[in-house]
Amino acid sequence: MLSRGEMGDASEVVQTASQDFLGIVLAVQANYYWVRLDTSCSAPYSGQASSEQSYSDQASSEPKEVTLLCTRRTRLKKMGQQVAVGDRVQVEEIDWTDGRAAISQVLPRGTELDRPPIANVDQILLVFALEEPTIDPFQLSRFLVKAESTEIPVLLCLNKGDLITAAARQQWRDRLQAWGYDPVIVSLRESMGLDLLYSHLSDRITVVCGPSGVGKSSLTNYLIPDLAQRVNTVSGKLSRGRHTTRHVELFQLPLGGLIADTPGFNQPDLNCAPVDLAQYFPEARQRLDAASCQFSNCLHRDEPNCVVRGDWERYEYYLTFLEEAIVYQTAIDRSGDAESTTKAKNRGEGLVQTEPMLDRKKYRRPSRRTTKQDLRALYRDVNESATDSD
Ligand SMILES: Nc1nc2c(ncn2[C@@H]2O[C@H](COP(=O)(O)OP(=O)(O)O)[C@@H](O)[C@H]2O)c(=O)[nH]1
Ligand SMILES: [Mg+2]
Ligand SMILES: [Zn+2]
Repeated sequence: MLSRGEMGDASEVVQTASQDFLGIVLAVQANYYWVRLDTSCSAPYSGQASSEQSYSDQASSEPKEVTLLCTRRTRLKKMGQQVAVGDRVQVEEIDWTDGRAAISQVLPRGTELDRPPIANVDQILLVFALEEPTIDPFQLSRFLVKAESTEIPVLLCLNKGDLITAAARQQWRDRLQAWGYDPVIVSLRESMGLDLLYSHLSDRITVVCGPSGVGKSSLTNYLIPDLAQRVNTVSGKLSRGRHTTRHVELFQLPLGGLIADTPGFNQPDLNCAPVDLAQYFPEARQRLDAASCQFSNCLHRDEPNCVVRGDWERYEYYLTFLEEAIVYQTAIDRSGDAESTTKAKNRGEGLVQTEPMLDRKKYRRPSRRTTKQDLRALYRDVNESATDSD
């Protein structure tokens, strides 16, 4: 989980013509993209839709969200420009009757994850359970380090607060604060802490991750009341066949914000560069911000004048993860795979991929026949759900 890809050029300013619309990609299947238009873009089509057209009712009342089924312009394909869930895109050639359009431009990405493949994530919500399964500080640290290595802000949520005492909850809170985290402790069963959690999720893109059995799906079902309905429409189609394993979809939270659930991972790889590992422990990072080790490539083991080595609780975990990262790095160096090493170094983030990134080679184009059938079936569902919600 949580491998970070290459960064887009965020400094580039994209000019859009007045007839173009901006939106966000909520889901992807093969060559099709569901794009939700920005609400601020909803006004102009009041003059374009006739009374019998499917989106016409939106002109009169307050703006409703419009989701369009889009293809990608050939020009983007030729450029090798991928379109990922979470991408901000410009669409054109909008067919308001059929709810279709073409993506003409992908705006620069702020962040990009490979696993799950999703762009512009603002926050990683790491969910663990306090009991059932019993929280394991070592496994929790493994997930935290993996999440930190993306350099996307991490919010820690501890679920099943109902299964331990208030005193035990406070103990965990104190312990995690010493690690540098301020966990949101919740219980879905007893509706504890959910408003506070919600307040962290509005107006941003959050990806939920954590081991299986901790309540991630229960949480997303709680947060998105119409998820079951959505699953029967868009996701139901998307989750079929070969796309299942890498499928990711953004869901809209009723009060704003977008959230993506991911399958559980019980053992994320620690494949970061050994020299970067300390940065992924907030309590070590704090020490490095305050002072410097004598050696710039200090691994904080037995080097002289090290500011990281010390009696902090997770120092032992650091040493264990460091061994793992060194084994990984050594294997990469010995493999003679010059390309992957260079690639990792060039990204300057010390991350070596265990899985290929979402790249052009992996991009598979369905046959024309499949394409047309898929499009009709998918569009029928989108249309039905639009009708249902009116
Ligand atoms: N006691 C308790 N059980 C919960 C809570 N939230 C979820 N569960 C249970 O935990 C189990 C796993 O939940 P699920 O959402 O499938 O976890 P996921 O694998 O992380 O998606 C289910 O049996 C849920 O009913 C909670 O707040 N308290
Ligand atoms: Mg689940
Ligand atoms: Zn050091």
